[in-house]
Amino acid sequence: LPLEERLKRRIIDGERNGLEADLDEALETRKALDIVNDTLLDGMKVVGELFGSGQMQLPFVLQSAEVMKAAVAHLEPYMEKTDEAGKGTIVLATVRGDVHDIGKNLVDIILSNNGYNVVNLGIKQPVSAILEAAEEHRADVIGMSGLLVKSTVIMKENLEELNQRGLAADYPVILGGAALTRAYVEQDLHEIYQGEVRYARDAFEGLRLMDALIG
Ligand code: B1M
Repeated sequence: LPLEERLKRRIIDGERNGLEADLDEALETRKALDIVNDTLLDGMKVVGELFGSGQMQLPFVLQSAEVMKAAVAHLEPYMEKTDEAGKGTIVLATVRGDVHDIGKNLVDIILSNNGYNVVNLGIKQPVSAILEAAEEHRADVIGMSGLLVKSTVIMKENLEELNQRGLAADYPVILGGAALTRAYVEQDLHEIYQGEVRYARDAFEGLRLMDALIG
């Protein structure tokens, strides 16, 4: 198989052996982030489709996720970084009940590499933990990620909690994850949240939003 196809297959098949060598070869001609966005994420998309249609079982999805994580870890040192620092702080979390963190961790990398201070709380974070961290770190923005349809409801509850605690004006919120739609965030949630709430389709939109909200 050609290199690009081979890398994509590694994600789909969860095949780690030889991963680093293939990535190093790809790095000779392509940027690290392009490899992630244009090749590896394509592989994850196929995994999602196979799983969704019952053609792939959960343990294999987990293996694919692990290869994806290993690939991103290998590529991270090659990603471009700005010299800027201290542009602002975001508390980032996958919401309560949700374990998906590959996308959130990509957002962490992109924002950190572009001068933001990222407090990454991890997965399954209740709103109380998110708010505690936001206060402790004097966050400028709260970022929530979630991939389950259930998580879109939890995000709504979290925004309501911020309203109730009178914190909405203090914290603009960025939401991302595959189960969300732009309309749900920018219309439905926008209507209920008393602060700013924005939708990020991918990590780069997350970065643009940070620049717009803080800059
Ligand atoms: Co799960 N899973 N999964 N899974 N999984 C999905 C989400 C699903 C759509 C698969 C499917 O059915 N086709 C489906 C959800 C269905 C639904 O809710 N209606 C699903 C399911 C059902 C489940 C379980 C319930 C399965 C089960 O146990 N029976 C279970 C849930 C456990 C739980 O959360 N409580 C489960 C478990 C898992 C694994 C553990 C095996 C693994 C996750 C491993 C991990 O993350 N550490 C896994 C995986 C890998 C997937 C799919 C296949 C791939 C997700 C992924 O990593 N994509 C996924 C299929 C899909 O998404 N279509 C699926 C790559 C990643 C880079 O994309 O996270 O979307 P994503 O991030 C993007 C953007 O969304 C955005 O930026 C990124 C790109 O730049 N973004 C942000 C994300 N967060 C952002 C935050 C921002 C800004 C941008 O600012 C704050």
